[in-house]
Amino acid sequence: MNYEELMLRAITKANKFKYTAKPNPVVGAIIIQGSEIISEGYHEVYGKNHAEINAIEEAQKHLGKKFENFSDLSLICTLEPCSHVGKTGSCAEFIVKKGFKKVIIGAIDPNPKVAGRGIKILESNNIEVEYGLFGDLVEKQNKNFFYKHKNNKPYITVKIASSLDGMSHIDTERVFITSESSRNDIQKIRADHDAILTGGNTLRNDDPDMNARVDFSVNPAKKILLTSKPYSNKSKFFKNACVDVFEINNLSKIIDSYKENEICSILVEAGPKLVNSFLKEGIVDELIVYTSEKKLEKRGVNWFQENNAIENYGFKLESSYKIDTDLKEIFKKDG
Ligand code: AOF
Ligand code: ZN
Repeated sequence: MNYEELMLRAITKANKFKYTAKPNPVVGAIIIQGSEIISEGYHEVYGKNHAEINAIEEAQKHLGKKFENFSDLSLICTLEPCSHVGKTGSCAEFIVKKGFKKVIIGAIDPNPKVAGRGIKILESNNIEVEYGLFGDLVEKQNKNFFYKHKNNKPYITVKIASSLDGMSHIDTERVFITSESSRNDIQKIRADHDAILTGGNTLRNDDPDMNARVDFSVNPAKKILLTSKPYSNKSKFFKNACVDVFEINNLSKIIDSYKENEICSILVEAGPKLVNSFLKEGIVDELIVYTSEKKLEKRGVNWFQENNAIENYGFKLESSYKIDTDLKEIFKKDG
C-alpha cells in the first residue's frame, strides 16, 4: 500500500470511534516497514490512549519478529502528533523516543496547545516529516474540532420542532408536535454534539432528560442550563450528567467561557424565548427545524414573530427532507 492508500485507510477506520472519542477528534495511526503494515492504532475512547500510542504499543509486540528496529519504520497519522502532555503523554515525544525514520501527517492539529509544535519536536530530532496528505479530509471528518479552533468558539446548532402554523407548544399541556421518527432522529443529533443546552423554563415545564437515546456507545454530552429562577437538581436533566449552570443572561459571555475547554459543539434545545435570544445574538451556526402537519392554532405559542422569521437572521436553507409526515429542514449561516 502507498502513503495515499494508507492515509485513507487510517481516516476511514478512525471514524468508527467518533462517538466514543468525542469531544476529542478522531485520529488514526498506521506503522509501516516499506509498504508492509506492522500495526495500527486509533483514538478509541475519550481520555484514553491517543492513536499513535495504541499503534506503537501494538508494534512493540512484533519487535524482533516482523521488524528489527523502530528506525526502519515510518508512521502515518491523520492528525499531527500532539506535543503537549494532556490526559496522556506527548505523542511526538514518544515517537522520538522510539526513533522512527519518518512521519507522514494528514492535518496539522489546530489546537493552540499543539499547532505545529508536534512537527517541530519530530523535525528537531531528525525525523523526516511530510504533512498535508488528505488534510482536507481530516478537517472535514473533525469539522467541529477545526471550527472551534479557527473561530475560537464552539459550533452552535439550534433545534426546534414546529407545528404547521409555526408554533412551539401549548402553554397548559404537554403535546408531541412531531412524529416518533423525528424524535428518534433528534437522538442522533444529540449524540453528535459535545454539549446540550437548555433553559430554566423548559426544565421546569417539561422536565426533559435530553440524553442521546441511541443503540450505540456515546461519550455522554455535557449539559448546560441557563436559568435566572430556582431549579431542582433532581430534574431528569441532571441525571448521570455533568451540568454547568449559568444564572447570567449574557449569551456571548456564556459561549465565550467554552473557548478554552474541549467542547467543540453545543446543541440548543429550548423554548422560543431563549432560541430567539440565541438567534438575535448572532452566535448560531446551524438551525434544524422539524415541522409537523399538525396545527396548534389559537392555543399555541409562536416560535417567531412575523418580522423576525428565520431568513431575517441570515440563514439559508441547506437541505430538506421528509421524515414520516414531518419535514426536516437544515439552515446554515454560510449556506
Ligand atoms: C494525537 N493523537 O489520537 C489525538 C490527538 O485531552 P487529551 O490529552 O486526550 O488531548 C486531546 C488533544 O490532543 C486534542 O484536543 C487534540 O489537540 C489532540 N488529539 N492528538 O496526537 C490522537 N486524539
Ligand atoms: Zn497525542
